[in-house]
Amino acid sequence: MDGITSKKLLTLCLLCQPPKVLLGMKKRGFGAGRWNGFGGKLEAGETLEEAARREFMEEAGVTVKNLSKRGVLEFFFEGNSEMLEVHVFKAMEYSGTPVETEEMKPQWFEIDAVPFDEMWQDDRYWFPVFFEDREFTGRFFFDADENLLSHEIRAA
Ligand code: 6OG
Repeated sequence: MDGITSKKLLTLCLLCQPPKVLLGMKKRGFGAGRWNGFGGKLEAGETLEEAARREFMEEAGVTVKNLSKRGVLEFFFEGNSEMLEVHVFKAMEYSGTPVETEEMKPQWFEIDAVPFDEMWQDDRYWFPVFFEDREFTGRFFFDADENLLSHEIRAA
């Protein structure tokens, strides 16, 4: 954590339709080649929830409603002075049909069969807490090659 000089605020939203959850294969940019929820950086003047809804529309063509805030994740990367603060939301209601965009290829997964081997390594630790509907905070430390070195999670 030494040497952190800036923080980037991001959103991440999981659309849940038990027994399924919608994930997207990230096609470009940070995290490309991994399944994840939908989200991204805050734009000027936006609330976290507004950003989460906008990103969901941009990345999957879907309007999500009644978001609930579930957790906050902090990510640190060795050799990088900027940390990421990711605000995690859950959506249960939506309108529209998920479509592939330039950024993401959406697909429904059984919650019991989420493909953790093709995801960020932190996900296997906090997804189970998320799906137990417990609120959480987590800190994850990665090396410069995006391998997880250590983590801590607190759940309500
Ligand atoms: P853009 O840079 O494309 O937004 N994100 C992460 N998600 C998980 N599950 N694990 C991580 O471990 C992550 N780091 C970032 C936040 C990036 C999107 O990826 C999420 C955003 O939803 C390091 O705008």
